Order: sequence, then structure tokens, then C-alpha cells
Amino acid sequence: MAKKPPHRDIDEARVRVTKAKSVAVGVPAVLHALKISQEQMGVARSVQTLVRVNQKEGFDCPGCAWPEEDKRHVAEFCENGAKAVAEEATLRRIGPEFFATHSVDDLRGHDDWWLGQQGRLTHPMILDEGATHYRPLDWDAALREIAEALRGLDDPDEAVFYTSGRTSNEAAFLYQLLVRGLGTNNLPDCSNMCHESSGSALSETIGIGKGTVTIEDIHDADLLIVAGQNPGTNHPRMLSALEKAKRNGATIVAVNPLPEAGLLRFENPQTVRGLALGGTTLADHFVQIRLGGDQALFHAIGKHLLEAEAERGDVLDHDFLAQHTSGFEAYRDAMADAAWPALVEATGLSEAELRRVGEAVRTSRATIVCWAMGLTQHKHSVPTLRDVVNVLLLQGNIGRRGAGVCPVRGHSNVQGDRTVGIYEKPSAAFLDALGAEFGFAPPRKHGYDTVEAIRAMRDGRVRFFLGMGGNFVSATPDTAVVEAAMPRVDLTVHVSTKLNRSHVVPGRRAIILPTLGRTDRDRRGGAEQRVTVEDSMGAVHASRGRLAPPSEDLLSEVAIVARLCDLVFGDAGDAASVPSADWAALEADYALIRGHIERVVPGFDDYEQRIDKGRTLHLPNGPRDSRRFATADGRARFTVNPLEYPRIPDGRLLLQTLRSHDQYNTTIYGKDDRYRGIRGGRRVVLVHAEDIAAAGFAEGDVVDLVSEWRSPDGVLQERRAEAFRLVPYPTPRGNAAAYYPETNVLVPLDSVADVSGTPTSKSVIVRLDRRD
Ligand SMILES: Nc1nc2c(c(=O)[nH]1)N[C@H]1C(S)=C(S)[C@@H](COP(=O)(O)OP(=O)(O)OC[C@H]3O[C@@H](n4cnc5c(=O)[nH]c(N)nc54)[C@H](O)[C@@H]3O)O[C@H]1N2
Ligand SMILES: Nc1nc2c(c(=O)[nH]1)N[C@H]1C(S)=C(S)[C@@H](COP(=O)(O)OP(=O)(O)OC[C@H]3O[C@@H](n4cnc5c(=O)[nH]c(N)nc54)[C@H](O)[C@@H]3O)O[C@H]1N2
Ligand SMILES: [Mo]
Repeated sequence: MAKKPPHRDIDEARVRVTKAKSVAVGVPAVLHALKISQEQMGVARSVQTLVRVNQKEGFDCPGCAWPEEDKRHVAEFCENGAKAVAEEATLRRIGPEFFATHSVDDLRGHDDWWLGQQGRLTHPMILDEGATHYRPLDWDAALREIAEALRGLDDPDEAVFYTSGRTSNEAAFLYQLLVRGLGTNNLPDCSNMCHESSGSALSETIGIGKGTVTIEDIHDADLLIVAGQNPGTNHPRMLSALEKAKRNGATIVAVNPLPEAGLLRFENPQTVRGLALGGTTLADHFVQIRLGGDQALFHAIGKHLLEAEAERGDVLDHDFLAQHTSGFEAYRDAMADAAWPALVEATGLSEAELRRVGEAVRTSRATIVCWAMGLTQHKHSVPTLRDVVNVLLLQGNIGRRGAGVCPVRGHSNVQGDRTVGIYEKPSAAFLDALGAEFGFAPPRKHGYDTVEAIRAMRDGRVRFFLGMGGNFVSATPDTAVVEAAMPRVDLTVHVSTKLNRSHVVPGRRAIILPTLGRTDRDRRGGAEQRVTVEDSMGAVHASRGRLAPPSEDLLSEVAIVARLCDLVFGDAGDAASVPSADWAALEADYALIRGHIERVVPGFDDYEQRIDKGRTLHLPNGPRDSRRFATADGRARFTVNPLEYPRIPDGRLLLQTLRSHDQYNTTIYGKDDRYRGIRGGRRVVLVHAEDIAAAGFAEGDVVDLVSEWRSPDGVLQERRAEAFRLVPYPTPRGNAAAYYPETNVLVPLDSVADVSGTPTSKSVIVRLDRRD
């Protein structure tokens, strides 16, 4: 392995810092997106592509999981959606000549941006043991290599199957069937690093691991709390929904350590009004909270509501509490005991400010809480989200119009993948139905999540790894550990659209299988196939790509998995130990896969008809539809969660790792972060001006970030990320921010959220080290 850090892009000297923006979107966003689109795909293909994003007969945007509005704009335009599309629909190609020219070592020396810029993958490639270069091989040979490696395992649990959240329902369903047919539940996915904490907290308290609102609820809310989320960059279409809510009279409270542009003011490029009038002021209150202070904020709101109830008697929804909840008294008593000084200390907000937010909640007719990674990637994320639920339950804010929980998902089909079985801890009911449908006995033992999979690889317990999309090496925590773990695996396989770091940190042998993306036309069995995806609000719809694919013999994800199933299970005869199906037929007609999904997963009745002609299938949602809660006692559960918040040692900072405006997770579109006023480089760390001075540095100094973590056995561990430029920024004292994935090297593998196991990417203790 290379000695110098592989992610090094030595551009911190070229970084330019200007004033951060207070307005999101508008004309500059449109121009920027068009520029990137044209560079990647030329004018004609840009227009052809962008008019089909999120249209009823078009393709689902591979950007984010925010739902489409029912009345769609001719161009459901979003700058970052356009960038995601351009990244995939690019005309650049990399085939066998590219890999013959560049050795794996050579490729490893480039940064993630460069790797992604090379273009779409067109040929299956293999890296033989000890080889310096990947070489091409045909599809049959590649798939046979994989099937053979799988057959050669002593135990199916020696194999790990990762999924990223772009994979369609059809491919994901078939994929989990392959994995369970082999006899393991080792199905880690990106969700483990993303909204797992939401799923854990919501399943326990309201009996479903998903949100309970529709897009109409957002429009009708009286109060929207947007906590730990940067929609201006990561869910730009959400801003239109917030704008609509605002016009209907909603109050918006933004809870964030950073004054993110999109939360403060928004110019809607869809409407002349948006551009001409200088935009809508979105957030009525900007609550600049300390990192990790959100549980304390929700304790404060709960306490305030209960105190107000004691005074006025008209605050709580007593009918809802009596009919639909359990555990209220214990929660009420715990909040009575909560102490203001601790809540003030944890949030960095005064009691008066905390009570102001409490008043906004008290006076709201219908409240929605939206959140993303700022709430899910902390050690105490699950208790934090349980406390969000507690506050909503007090006023009956679940299961009625304009109210509910809204975890805003990341990847465009991450929620759908879970629905159709990508989960290392499947329910017994799901496995029963799957086994009955395909005539086999699925394994019952739970599998590895992402962090557990890395530990198993590190310890030499994994001999086979397959990544269905994603970029496992860059996206996961503790980069040095992961980079040492991957080469211990006998065979690593990546099904990918673009080159990324995971391809250049290979196992002993490695295979790259190129595949179709969302925008590509998918012809199988003589017909154009469509796939389906589920958005963040449980709405399922079809997606059909129209562009000529990068290469005519590219296989879809569905075809790759169907052929693997055929190779692995096909000659097992009628053995009851493996699933049986007509795999070739499934590859030729994805509707047959939907038929299987319909029979295995509840809620997909009449699947084919309900997604036809651009229609949307709304999956059932007990809490939302009829206040049914599938918990142990059939009620929504209040929980008592002792206050937790991060303690920052003297002279140290708490670092959050987040996204710039020019990236999609590990895919780097460019090196600017326009709204935050940063240009030309990514190795920057945003720190309060007084903290920079207190540490004896000046603006613009270049420092190393050193993470300090005490393992459960008490040993202090250090991890270093070199050469970050200090940028003074209005974040709370003691807090800092820098971009992921460059900072993943600092996130300790064993530093995970309680219950959900999500890496604590928003809560890393660091010190700033002078560079000699
Ligand atoms: N263009 C684009 N779109 C994307 C993505 C992308 O990379 N690029 N990624 C997709 C994916 S997979 C996901 S999961 C989502 C991610 O969407 P976000 O969660 O918006 O992404 P992050 O950049 O991680 O931003 C975290 C936000 O939470 C705030 N925050 C951090 N810690 C705390 C805290 O302790 N409390 C509070 N209240 N706030 C905090 C940060 O300041 C920041 O505004 O976006 C999806 N959409
Ligand atoms: N420090 C830190 N770490 C984090 C986070 C953080 O906030 N901070 N966020 C976490 C979160 S929320 C997430 S979701 C994960 C993301 O983790 P991943 O989902 O693993 O990462 P991505 O960068 O989204 O994956 C990009 C790759 O997917 C492939 N790809 C793109 N489209 C397709 C497709 O249609 N099919 C196939 N087969 N491949 C495709 C391309 O080859 C591309 O290189 O990262 C997590 N890691
Ligand atoms: Mo995510």
C-alpha cells in the first residue's frame, strides 16, 4: 500500500475563501448546472436528458430521495440533480485501453475527483492475483469466476454483499434472494451509515422504520422544524416544498450549527416570482445549536410543553395520549426532572431561546420534524430521535394532516432497497414469505452491518466481497483500517457505473462489472424495461432510462444478478436448499420480479397496474394512515432517555464531517462549495475565528487534523488527516466542520451510535496540529 495518504489532493494552497452566501439556488445555480451538463454530455444530450428528470414517463433522478410533487414543472429542475445526471450521462468512456495504460498503483495516486472524471465503465475487468493492471474479460467468464469463488467458500458467512441506495427495487430484491439463497444475511448497506438511527428509533416507538408524512403534509404543516439537514445542497427540491408551506402560513425553524444558505433564503428558479422578488425568507428562526445538542433541545421543548400544560391545560392532545400511546407518565416525570442548566450547556442556547422554540411548538396546529445526517450520526442519535418522537406525541402530531416525522433519506432508492429486503436483520415474517415463494429455507442468523463487515474483513474472516454500487472504501469510516482490510479478501467484486477508490484498493483478486445507470435505456428480452423506486415518503413509481447506454453489451444490475442466480442455483436441480425460479425469464421481463415482490412484501398489491402510466403506488403506513402502531403493545411509545451530549476536552474541537455543494457522497463534481464561499479546494476546516486564535493559529494556516479517541478499553488512539487550511466560520465555539470523504480517516471504526451502529461522523474529537 502507498505510504502517503491516498486521498491527498494537495490543493489547500489554492483554496479561495469568499463571503458565505445567504441565498440558495437562483440564476447562478441554473448556470452552474448547465455548464457541468454540457461539459459532460454536450448540448443536445443535456436538453434531452434534463427535460426527462422526474417526469411521469421519465427516469427517477439519481440525486436524492425527496419526492416529486404531483403537478410537476416542465423541468423539475434542481442544480444538484442536474449534476448527478450529468455525472452519469457523461459521454466520457473508460475501456480496456484505459486500464492497460494505468496501473492500479498509478490510479491509487489520484484523488476521488480525478477517478470519477474519467468516464463511464464499459467492460468487465479483472485484476489477477499479483497483477499490476486490470485486464478485460467477457461477461460469461467474469460471472463464472464469481460463481466459482462463491462455491469455493467453506461457509456462506465468509461472503459480504454491500448495497448502495441507487439500486432499483427489482435488482435489490433479486440480489437479496441470491444472498439468502447462498445461506447468509451478510447484507450491509449504505443505510447503516445513514438513516439507520432513524429506522431504529422509529421502529421502537411508532412501529415503522419510516417517516409518516406525505409531500402534501409538508405543504399543510403549521410548523416545520428542519434539524441537522442542509437541503439547499442535498435536497434542493425540498426548498420548493418549504416555500409552498411558507406561503400557506407555516413557520420554519432551522436547527443547525451552521447558517446554511438554503435554510435561510431561497430563490426558486421555477417561478418568475422567486427570481424577481429576491427569494423567500425560509427560516423564521435559526437556532444555532452546538453539535450533538439536539436531544437537549427536544428535552427543552418537551419540558416547556408540559409546564405550559400544567399552567393552561390546553396544550396536550389528551384523547390521542389516552387512545394511542403508552409510557406518558414516566416521560412526564423525567422531563420534570430535566435541569435547565444542563440543557443550556448541551445546546449552547439560553433558556429563553429554548423556550422560544418551545412556544413555536406549543402554538402550532400541526408540526413536522424533518432531519438528516446532523441527527443520525452521533453516539446518542437513537435516544435523540426517540425524544423527537416524544415531543410530537404530546400534541398528537402523528397520523394527522400536516404533522409527523420526516427523516429525509439520502440515496434515491435507499428506502426501497430496505423495503424489498436489503437488511442484515430481516424479520421472521419476511423470511417466511421469501422461503415460501421460492421454495427454500432462508438463513435466520443475522448478518453483518457495515461496521461489523469491516471488522470481519480486518480479522480475515471474509473471503468474498461484492459491492452492488457505492464506494465502500471511501464511504466507510476509518479509511486506513478499511484499506488494510480489503486486500485480505480473496475476491472483491464491484458492480459500478464509474471508477472509484474501491476499485483501486482491491482484494487479492478483483473484478469490476460495469452496469447501466438510471438514465440509460435498458433493453432486455426484446423490450424496454422499467424499474421501480421508493422515495423518502413511501411512494413507489416507475423509472425508465432513455439515453443510449455507454456500451451496447452493458448488463443491467438485474441481468447481472439473474445470471449469477442461474450459475449458482441453476444446476442444483430441485434441491430444497436453494431458491428456484426461471432466472432467464426474470432477466427478460422485470414485471415478473415485481410479481414476486408483490407476493413477498406486504403493500404491493396490483403492483404492475399501480405503477403504470406514471402512477404512484403509496405503500401502507400504519401510523400515518390510521394511527395504527405495530409496537409490542400496539401503541406509540413514549420513552425515557437520559440526557447525553458530547463533552469536548480542553483545547480540542468537535468535528463534523459533511458534504460540500459540489459532491455526491464520494463522487466529487468539483472543488467549490459555493454557498459556503469556498472555492478551488476541499482540504479546508471551518472553525470559529476565536478558536483559531485561541489555538495560536491564524486564518489560512495549514494544519493537520488529529482525532483523539479513547477506545472502550481506555486506550487513547490517534488518527491523522494531513494539511487542512483553517477557514474562520460562524460555527459555535468548540465545533468544526470539514468535508467527507477526506476526513473519514479520522472516524474510528468502533465509534458508533448506540443501538443503530452508525459511525459517529458528526462527532469526532480533534486537535489542530502545526505542520513543520
Ligand atoms: N448534492 C448532493 N445531494 C445529496 C448527497 C450529496 O452528497 N450531494 N448525499 C445524499 C445522501 S446519501 C444523504 S444521507 C443526504 C445527506 O444530507 P444532509 O444530512 O443534509 O448532509 P450533510 O452534508 O451530512 O449535512 C449535515 C447537516 O447537518 C448539520 N449538522 C451536523 N451536525 C449536527 C448536529 O449535531 N445537530 C444539528 N442540528 N445539525 C447538525 C450540518 O451543519 C449540515 O447542515 O443527502 C443526499 N443528497
Ligand atoms: N465521514 C462521513 N462518512 C459518511 C457520511 C458522512 O456524512 N460523513 N455519510 C454516509 C452516508 S449518509 C452514505 S449514504 C454513504 C454513501 O456510501 P455509498 O453509497 O457507498 O457511496 P456513493 O459515493 O454514493 O457511491 C458512489 C459510487 O456508486 C456507483 N454508482 C453510481 N450510480 C450507480 C448505479 O446506478 N448502479 C451501480 N451499480 N453503481 C452506481 C459509482 O461507481 C460511484 O462511484 O457514506 C457514508 N459515509
Ligand atoms: Mo446517505
